Amino acid sequence: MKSTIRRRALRPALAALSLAFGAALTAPAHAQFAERTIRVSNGVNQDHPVGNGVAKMTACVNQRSGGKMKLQAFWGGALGGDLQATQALRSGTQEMVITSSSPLVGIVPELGVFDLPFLFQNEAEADKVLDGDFGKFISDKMPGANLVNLAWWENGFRNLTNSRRPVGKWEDLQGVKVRVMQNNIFLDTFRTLGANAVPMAFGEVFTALETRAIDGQENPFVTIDTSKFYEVQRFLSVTRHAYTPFMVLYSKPLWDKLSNDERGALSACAIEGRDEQRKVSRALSEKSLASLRSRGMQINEVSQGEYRRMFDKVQGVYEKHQASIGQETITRLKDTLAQVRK
Ligand code: TK8
Repeated sequence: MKSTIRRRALRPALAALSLAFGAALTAPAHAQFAERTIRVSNGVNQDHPVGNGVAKMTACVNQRSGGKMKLQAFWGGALGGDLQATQALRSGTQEMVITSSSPLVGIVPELGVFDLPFLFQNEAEADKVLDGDFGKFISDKMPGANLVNLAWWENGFRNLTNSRRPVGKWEDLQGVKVRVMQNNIFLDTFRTLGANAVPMAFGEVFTALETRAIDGQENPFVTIDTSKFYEVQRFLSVTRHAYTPFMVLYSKPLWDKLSNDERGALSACAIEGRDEQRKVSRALSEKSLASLRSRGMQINEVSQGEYRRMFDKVQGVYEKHQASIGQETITRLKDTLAQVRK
C-alpha cells in the first residue's frame, strides 16, 4: 500500500525529470546546428536513383538539425560536370557533389582502381569492397585533395550503346567512335578493344550522339534511360565491362567550418541516402532495360565466351596502369576481393 502511495507522490517529479531528460537529448543536437543551405550538384537527372538518395539524405539532415540544415540539389550538370564541380569543392566555393570516381583520377590517382575493366562480378561484392576497409582506405586519401567522401553510392555496371551495330564480340568495336569518361584507363580499355575512344564530359554526350559526332557511349541502364540516350542510340549491348561507384563528396575547407553535430548528421544521412539509392538503382535497373526495349532499342547480350575474350583482351590494361594507381592500392583491392569471394 505504502509503495503505491509513494509512487503516486513521485509521479509529477518523474514526469518533470523525463521531460527535462528528453529536452536535453534534443536541445544540444539542434543547438549545434546553424541555418545552412548545402548545394549538391549532379550530372544525372532527378529521376535517376541519385534523386531518391538525395531526397532521403535531405529528409534525414532536416530531421536531425530541427530544420536548420537543408540540401539544395542541382541536376543535369547545372553547376558544371563532375570534374568542374569537384574543383569548386576543393576551392571551397561549393559544398557537395555526387560524382563518378572516374573523372577524378587526375586528382586522386588511386581512384583509377575502380576503372579496371571487368573488376567486379556483381553488386554484392562491390558493396563489400566499398563499404569495408578498402573503401575507407581510398576515402582516407580524399582530404589530401581538400575533399571528404561521405559515402559510396552506386552508378553501376556499365553497358555499351551505339548507333552503328550490335556489339557481340570485341571485333565488332573496330572503328566505332565511343565516348568514354575523362580517364586514361577507360581510354586504354576501349582502344585495346579496337574502338576509337573519345574522352568527354557527361554533359556533352547527348548532343554529341545526336549530331553523330560520336557513335556510342557506355553507362548503366538507369542512366541510359533517365538521360534519354535511347532517343539517339539504336543498339544496346550488355557488356557489364566496369562497375563505377558514385562518391558523395563534401568540400573540406567548408567541412572544417562545420560543428561536430553538423558533420555527424551529414555523415549518418549520407549512409541512409546510400542504402536508399542503391535499393532504387537495383530495383530500377531491370525496369530501365525493359523500358529501353519498349522504346525501340535493339538489345543484345554478350555470350560468356565472348565476355571472356573481351576480358582476356584487356588484361594488359591492368599491368599498364599499376604504376599510376599504385601497387599498394591494387594489392589491397585484390586481397579484399579474394576475401570477399571466399
Ligand atoms: C554523371 C556522370 C555519369 C558517368 C559518366 O555526372 O560520365 O558517364 O557514368 O554518371 O558521373
